[in-house]
Amino acid sequence: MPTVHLLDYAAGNVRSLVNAIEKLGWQVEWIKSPDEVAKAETLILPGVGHFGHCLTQFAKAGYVEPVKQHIRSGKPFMGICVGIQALFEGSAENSSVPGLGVIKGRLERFRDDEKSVPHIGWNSANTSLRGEESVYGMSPDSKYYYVHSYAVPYREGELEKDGWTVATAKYGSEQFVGAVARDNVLATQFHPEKSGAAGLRVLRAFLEGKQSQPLTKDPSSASTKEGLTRRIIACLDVRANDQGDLVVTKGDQYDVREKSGNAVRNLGKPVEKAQQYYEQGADEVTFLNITSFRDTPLKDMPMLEVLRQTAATTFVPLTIGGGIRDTFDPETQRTVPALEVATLYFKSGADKVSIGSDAVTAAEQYHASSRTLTGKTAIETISEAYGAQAVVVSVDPKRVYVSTPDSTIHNTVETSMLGPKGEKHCWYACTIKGGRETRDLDVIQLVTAVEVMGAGEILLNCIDKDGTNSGFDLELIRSVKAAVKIPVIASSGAGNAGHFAEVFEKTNVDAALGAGMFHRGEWTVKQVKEELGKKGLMVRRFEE
Ligand code: 1PR
Repeated sequence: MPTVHLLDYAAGNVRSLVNAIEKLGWQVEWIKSPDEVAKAETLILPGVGHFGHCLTQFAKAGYVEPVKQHIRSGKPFMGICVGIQALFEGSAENSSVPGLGVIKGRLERFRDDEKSVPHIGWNSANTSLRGEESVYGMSPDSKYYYVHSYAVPYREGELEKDGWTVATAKYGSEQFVGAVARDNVLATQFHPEKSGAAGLRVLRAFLEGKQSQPLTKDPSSASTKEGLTRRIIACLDVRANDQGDLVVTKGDQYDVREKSGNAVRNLGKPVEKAQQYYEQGADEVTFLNITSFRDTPLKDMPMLEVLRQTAATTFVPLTIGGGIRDTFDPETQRTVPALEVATLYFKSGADKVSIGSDAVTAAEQYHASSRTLTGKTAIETISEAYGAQAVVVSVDPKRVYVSTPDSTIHNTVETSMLGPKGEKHCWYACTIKGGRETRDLDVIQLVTAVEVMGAGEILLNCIDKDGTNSGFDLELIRSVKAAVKIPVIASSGAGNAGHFAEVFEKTNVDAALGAGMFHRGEWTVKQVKEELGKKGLMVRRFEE
């Protein structure tokens, strides 16, 4: 097997990249010290998370000169995500830490007045080369997975005059650098290892040194437009059934037992289902371990195995939730910090972790202490170590009806779905332990707190809507979207493609998630995307 060298400098969670490289038939060797750089023929600089943190580690370890020397020597070099950012002169994310300065320019933060930040999802990489040539397999027909808050603004001709070929993408009104290539160097802001077949094509072209190839145009995708696509997520609630096997299940308002017989509803095997949704074109797959509050996740080896197997064949982002919190391990008699629990999941192939109950407790403490950050919560420690993009907060709210907004201290919405006594207002109470315990904290108090703590995304469930197939709770979604800048994923209630269209047309939500309708085989992800496409909503098509 040919070998590619990856630079090991505490660059965050890079398991997915290793999986993708191995899938392409290459083996990975790690460079663990600066003097080993010289032995690399093909070198990849990965990196996720914070520019300042990554570049400081990189410089401290003594990699700056050896890596610059590798680039100058003409040997193949690829930078991914923070790996492209490192090539520029610096970033507004931490202006006191310099980049390598191989490319002129600096990263700026995306403006968040008109859109969510971070920029998460599938966007273009359109190369500036006209004609029929594809640079490292990048195609204007394809979409690639991005997750970042900072980017190099694209100014036509500026990088090109230094010989760079630039692939651009557009987020809102901002056009930015999605990838650059020159001679032996390719660098992408997007994650090829998480971009399905389109991304693997780019990675393969780099590994095989095929800079320029004829562009194969797909006549069916003549309408691929610039910009971020509507993100569709398939969610698998996973738990052990009464026989002890891990199964995909699905509740009605969080009750996962069959009405007759009381057995745990079994809708299939987690790894098979995840693979199936990947092949249908799901933009992400989320696993929620829904009984984690009972079992310590450290004992949760079957879930780790599910992740490992899924990550080896599913090249879109994987999120895992359930039990991400400080945990007492009875075997070693010590408290294992949430960061360590999350690390176990990241090492098994997760790209993001989703935090539920622990986020509620942390938000309660934050408000009770006059909004003081401790730096010690699961959200803060994981976000600090792996970046905000790796931390999703999963919210399980429940409606509490009130007759007037001033009859509660909580943030209310005026609702068209009246309460049992005809109430016209409600607030959304946060719950913990899979909806079993309701807290005196409203969803707006929660999401605003976790945004400050460093969460990168909100997974917004709704217990009243879960499993009802009656559509998303648009009132809840609108109120949460108005309260935070980070992306929000709508969840709970999807029963058909029309519900996905509705949530994208009537709210400015960033992504939408479905579970039951996919598990029961009523709709495929592909069919949902086709319906969205017919309504003019841009989606990523699945590529073989
Ligand atoms: O609290 O950090 O241990 O995390 C536990 C996680 O497990 C939370 O994210 C919580 O949402 C989830 N969870 C716990 N119990 C249940 C349950 O169903 N009994 N599932 C549960 C939550 C909600 C969605 C569902 C959508 C879409 N499931 O993920 O998939 O509502 O469903 P639909 O499209 O069929 O309507 P912690």
